[in-house]
Parts: sequence; C-alpha cells; structure tokens
Amino acid sequence: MSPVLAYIGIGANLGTPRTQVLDALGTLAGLSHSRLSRQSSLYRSPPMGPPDQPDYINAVAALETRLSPSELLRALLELERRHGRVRHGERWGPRTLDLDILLYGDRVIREPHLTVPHPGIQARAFVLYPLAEIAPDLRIPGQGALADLLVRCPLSGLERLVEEPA
Ligand code: A4P
Ligand code: MG
Repeated sequence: MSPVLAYIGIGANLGTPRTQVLDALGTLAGLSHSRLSRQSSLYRSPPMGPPDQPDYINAVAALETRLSPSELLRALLELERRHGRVRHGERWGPRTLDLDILLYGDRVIREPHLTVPHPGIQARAFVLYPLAEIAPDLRIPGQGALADLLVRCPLSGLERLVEEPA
C-alpha cells in the first residue's frame, strides 16, 4: 500500500498540556510504518464546551502513513492510553491527551468507530488554524477549501504560542 498523508489533531488540557502535546508529537514521529512530515506550532485556546475547565493546548501533525485508517486509529488510542493519563497520588487521573484523525488523504469514512473527516473540523478554530499553518492549500473532502472554512471561523480566543529560543 502506498503511503497516505493523514492529519492528526492533538489536544490536552489537564496535567501539563504543553508537555503532553510535545511528547505526543515525539511519539507520533516514532509510529510504525509512518513518518511525521510536518507539525504545527502549539496553540492555546479557551475550552470549547463546558467553560469550567482549563485552557487547551492544541497542535496538528501531518503523518505520512502506510497504516490503514483502523490501524492508525488503534495506534492513536494506544498512544492516548500511554500518554494521556497523569498520576494523582496513587491513582491514575483523567485522560489528558486527545488524538483525532482529522483527515486520511481524501478518504471519506463513515464507520461506527471512525468518522473522517473528523466531524468537528469546520467549526473549530483550534483545528483549522494549525492545519492551515502546515497545509494552507488543503481541501477538506465534502467541505471545500480549508482557506474558505478559515475565513468563516472566528478565532474564539485562539493564540499561537511562540516558543522561546533554546
Ligand atoms: N472516533 C470516531 N471518529 C474518529 C476520528 N476521526 N478520530 C471515535 C479519532 N477518533 C474517532 O473518542 C471516542 C471515540 O471516537 C474513539 O474511540 C473513536 O472510535 P474520544 O476522543 O474519547 O471522544 P470524542 O468523541 O472525540 O469526544 P471528545 O474527545 O470528548 O470530544 P472532541 O470532539 O474530541 O472534543 N476545546 C479546545 N479549545 N480544544 C480542544 O482540543 N477538545 C474537546 C474534545 C473539547 N473542547 C476543546 C477541545
Ligand atoms: Mg477525540
């Protein structure tokens, strides 16, 4: 099977979100049958949904992969399990890492456990802006040009984090 370019959305808002997102990018880079080809900056945004939770850190990665969509989903769920929990004393805390398959090439997938393109894409600044940073000319199957979705999507407090030089 020839490689497909998949886009992965990464989000975290518990524990140390920035570290979790950076660690997730590192682990994605080591995923089998895959190559991390691009990664966005990190972005901070207020929570979409219930407001009584911390701000999120989000990023998007482009992954060239030979994994099938279901193999990729399985790998991401496993990665969430490995990275997505923080110890609070002796007990495992809540999930702290969310990994979504935003796009898998130009495929449209509607299966019980996998919907691609990810259903929230067009309304989520924390997905669209990082995606546009690494793939400005992208078309979203069934939804049109990313650039057109972007102009219709308010920033909603999204902020790109500028990394301090080492
Ligand atoms: N699943 C179906 N399609 C996909 C896909 N394309 N990628 C299934 C990944 N998973 C997919 O996932 C539950 C199941 O969804 C998986 O087992 C898989 O079979 P989940 O991550 O536990 O739950 P969810 O349905 O994604 O709900 P979740 O995570 O509560 O909601 P969302 O939609 O992911 O939103 N605010 C800001 N600012 N930034 C954020 O990142 N994220 C959320 C979570 C809420 N507010 C946010 C952010
Ligand atoms: Mg999710």
